[in-house]
Amino acid sequence: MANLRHRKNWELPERLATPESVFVNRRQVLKTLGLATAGGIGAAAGLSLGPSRARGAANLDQTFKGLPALNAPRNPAFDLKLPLTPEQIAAQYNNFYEFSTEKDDVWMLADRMVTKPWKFEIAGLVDKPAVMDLDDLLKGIPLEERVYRFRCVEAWSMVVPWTGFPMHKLLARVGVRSDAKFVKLTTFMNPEVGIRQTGGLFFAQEPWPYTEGLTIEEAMHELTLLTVGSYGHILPKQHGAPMRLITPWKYGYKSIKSVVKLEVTDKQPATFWNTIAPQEYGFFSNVNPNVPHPRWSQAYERNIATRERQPTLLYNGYAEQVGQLYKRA
Ligand SMILES: Nc1nc2c(c(=O)[nH]1)N[C@H]1C(S)=C(S)[C@@H](COP(=O)(O)O)O[C@H]1N2
Ligand SMILES: [Mo]
Repeated sequence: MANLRHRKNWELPERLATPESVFVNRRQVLKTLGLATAGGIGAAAGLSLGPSRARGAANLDQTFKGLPALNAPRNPAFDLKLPLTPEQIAAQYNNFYEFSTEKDDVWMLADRMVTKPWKFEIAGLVDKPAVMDLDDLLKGIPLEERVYRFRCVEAWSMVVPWTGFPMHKLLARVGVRSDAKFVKLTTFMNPEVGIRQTGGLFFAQEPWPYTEGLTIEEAMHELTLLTVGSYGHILPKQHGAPMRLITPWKYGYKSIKSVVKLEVTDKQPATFWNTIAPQEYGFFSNVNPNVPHPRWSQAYERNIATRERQPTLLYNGYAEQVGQLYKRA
C-alpha cells in the first residue's frame, strides 16, 4: 500500500475509501515527474502548478498565534472536565482535502485561502433568503465558547474549545418554513485555492465542492455549533476559517469547514463522503462504538495529544443530549 509515510499505524484514513483506480499518491507522482524536492510540498506544488501556488505559510506558529481574540464567555453547560488538546498539536493535524490528504501539510497550504471578506448565502425553504458578508451576518449574534470532544471516523480524537453560536439562532432569524426537512452546507469552490479541487488529474471522482447535511431536527439541536473561533481567537485557516460546522456527536467529516452556503431543503442532500463510499460513510454518521466501520473497529479511539487509547463513547459522550433524536416511537 502506498502513502503510509505520515501514517501512524493506528490511523485509518478516510481516503482509503477512494476507489483504487483514482487513488494516486501525490508524493509518488511528483517524484515520478521529478518534482519532489527537499522543500516538501510547498516547493513541489510551486514547481508543478506554477509560481503563484508556491505561496503558503512557512511557519506553523504564524498560522494560529496572534490571530484576533474573540473574548467570548465559556458556556459552563459545555465545559468538559478534560485536558484540552494543545493548540499546536490540533493546528498541524488536519483533514481538509481541498488542500491535501496529508494531515501535516494542511496548515501550510490553507494559508492561501482569503477568508475576509467572505460571502455567505442562505437559501432554500426560509422566509428570508440572503447573500451577505459573513461579518454582517454575525452582527447581533452573541458568541460563546464551548469545550467539545471531537472524534474522527479514522479513530483519533481531541478536545477543543470552539467559539461560535448554535445554528438554531441563525435558523430562527431567517425563518425556517414548515416543509423544511434538511439543511445542506457547502464549502467554497475554487481550485486556484483548494488545489485538490481540480477534478481533473488524479482525483476526478471526488464530488467537489465538499458538502454535508443534517436533518432539520439535528440542525436545530442545541449542540450544533456554527463555529468561528478556537482557543479564544478566530479560526486558523486549517481548521476551516472563517466559519465551519461542529457536530460533536458525529464523526468529524460531518463538521464541514469554510462554509459558503446554507440551504434548507425538503430532500436529503448528497454529501461528499456519502457520495464517494455510501457503505462506509452514512448520512447520519453518529459516533457509535458498537457499529464498526466496514474496514475497522470503532470501539476505541486514540487521543492525538496524549496518544492514550480510550473506549469510544456512544454519540461521542453526548448520548444524554442527542439520544432522543434517534429514538423510534
Ligand atoms: N470542507 C471540508 N471540511 C472538512 C473536511 C474536508 O476535507 N473538507 N474534513 C473533515 C474531517 S474528515 C475531519 S476529521 C475534520 C477535521 O477538522 P480539523 O482539521 O479542524 O481537526 O474536518 C472535516 N471537515
Ligand atoms: Mo475525519
